[in-house]
Order: sequence, then C-alpha cells, then structure tokens
Amino acid sequence: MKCAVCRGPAVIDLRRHNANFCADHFLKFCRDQVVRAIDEHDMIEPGDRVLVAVSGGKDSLALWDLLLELGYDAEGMTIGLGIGDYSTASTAAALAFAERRALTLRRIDLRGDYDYDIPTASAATGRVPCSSCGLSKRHLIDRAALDGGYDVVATGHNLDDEAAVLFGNVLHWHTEYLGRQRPTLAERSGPSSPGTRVFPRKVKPLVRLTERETAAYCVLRDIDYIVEECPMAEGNRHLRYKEALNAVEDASPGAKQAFYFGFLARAASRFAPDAAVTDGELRACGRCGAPTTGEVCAFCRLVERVGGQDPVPVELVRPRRGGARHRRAGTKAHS
Ligand code: Q46
Ligand code: ZN
Ligand code: ZN
Repeated sequence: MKCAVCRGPAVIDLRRHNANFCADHFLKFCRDQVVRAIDEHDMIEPGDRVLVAVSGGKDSLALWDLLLELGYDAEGMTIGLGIGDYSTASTAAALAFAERRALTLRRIDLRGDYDYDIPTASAATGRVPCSSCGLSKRHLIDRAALDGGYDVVATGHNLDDEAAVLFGNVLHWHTEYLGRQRPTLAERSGPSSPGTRVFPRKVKPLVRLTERETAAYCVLRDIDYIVEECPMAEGNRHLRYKEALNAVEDASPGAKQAFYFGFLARAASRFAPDAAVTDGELRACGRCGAPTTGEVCAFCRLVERVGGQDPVPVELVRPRRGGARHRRAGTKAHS
C-alpha cells in the first residue's frame, strides 16, 4: 500500500477518496479538508477568537489541534456533565491536552456550578439524557462565548455525525431542522438591541472528515483522547442512523459524503423558509438574560426543576439498546 502523493509506505486507506496516504500526507489531507470547509462555508475570519467545545473525545481534540496548527487563536471550553466515569475521564483528557500545550481551557461543572447533573436531569424530567445534555451544552457554551468576547464557537461534529443527523431529519421530514442544518450558523442579534449579539456564530470545521479519520489523526498526532463513547448514547437513534449509513458506505464508498454535500449544495436552501417560521420572536430571559421565545429560557427552567436534587446514578437512566425507555433521543439529531 503506497501513499498517493509520495509513493512512500501508506498508513491509511481512504476508500471514499480512492487513495492511501503516509502519515505526513494524511495529516496534510486533514488540514486541507479543514481549510476547505472553513473557506467554503465562511466559518472563521483571520483574527477571530475561537472557542472550541471540548469533550475530550477524538473529534473535539483533533479539532482544537487542527485549528491551532492552522494558526487560529483557539481556546477550549469543557463542561463536566456528571455522567459517572465517562465524564471524569472526558474532563481528564481535555485537561491533559490543554496542560501539555499550555492552552486556556475554560471549565464548567454542572453539579458544582448549577447543582445538577445529566443523569439526575434525565430522571427528573422523564426525558432521554441527551435532551437536557444538549440544552445545557448549547446554553452554556453560547453564554461563555458571548461573555468571553469570542467571535465564533467551533464544535467537533464530523461527516458521520452530520450525515446521520441529515438521515434522521429526512426520515422524519423535520423540514425546520433541515432548513437549519448547515456547517455555519450565523451570529444573531436581539431584535430590541440591534448590534448586540445574542447567539454567537457556530461552525463545524470537521464536516469534511469522518470519525475514522479524526481517530487516525489523533493517533498520528499523539493525542490521548477518551475512546469510550458516552454510555447515554447507547441505543439512540443517532447511532442507529450511523450504522445504517455505514452499511451503505461499505457497499458504496463515497455515498455518505455525496448524501451530505449534495444536500448542502442542492437542497438545504429550499428548507430555509421552514426554519425561519419556527425561529420566533426573541426576548431576554427574565432570569439570565439569554435569548428565548418565552418568559424564562429552557435552561433556567431546567435548573429550577432539577437543581438541588440528589444525584441519580448513571445506571438508572442509561438507555438500553432496543428498549425505547423514552420517546425522544439524540441531541445531535436536531443540531
Ligand atoms: S454527551 Fe450528552 Fe452526548 Fe452523552 S448524554 Fe447524549 S448529548 S450522548 S454528544
Ligand atoms: Zn506521502
Ligand atoms: Zn435563562
């Protein structure tokens, strides 16, 4: 197996590109894909301050590393979700990465700062853990970006994630989500205070890389990431959609990227009006000031409902494969 660029020994084969690469040219391939995503979707301007949402997994650490390699001013933020050993190990991986490179990593701990955690929130609300988890993460990272003066929030969603979300949104014809499913979401200002940002710009620079590629990137860059997946993800729709798409990809390499990039090029704009309809009029939350369509934002309502409750062990709320404990699953399905 030879590298497609230098004919040296290859370390990875990329069937969807019909090419093999040596370590150096694979790392260059990853950087090139990120540069292309950033350029094509106007993600980051030179001089922008970037806040990277860091979980400690392969995608977010590869993203942070790639942005730094490309010369961006990128700081990290991690949120302790309280999902047992998984959260402990995730935070440790994020911290180790930041410390080794003397980087700034902002930290929030749900139990320490807001007196709840994701398993307890799931038990108290009777909804899948990903529901309160996604809500909490979105709210807290938006808040941190606005308060910290960051121009843009970057998340580690990769091609597998985005294709699976698209598959789910098409399967259920969630046209408002299809209208919003883009690798760059522009910042938004409040209607009552034009010029004041209420939502930061959000970008997904890894959309041109698969999770196999981000894992290989981490190995070749000597990045220690948490290999274990979140125990709450087991059995959720997002994973099932990924498996279905992987079966298609196996039989037909390149199908996944054709599906996702074809959607962006030829279909996404058709659904934009559906997204606009559900956007609603924004006002400031009466408690925290965050933008919301109601009196009090969903995050403050969640904290009010579940804050201060005794911790519920992960095992009691962990979803089981095939057993539909709850009706809804998967935050990424709506991102
Ligand atoms: S961390 Fe949170 Fe994910 Fe775990 S509970 Fe769900 S949303 S699966 S990306
Ligand atoms: Zn090479
Ligand atoms: Zn609020």
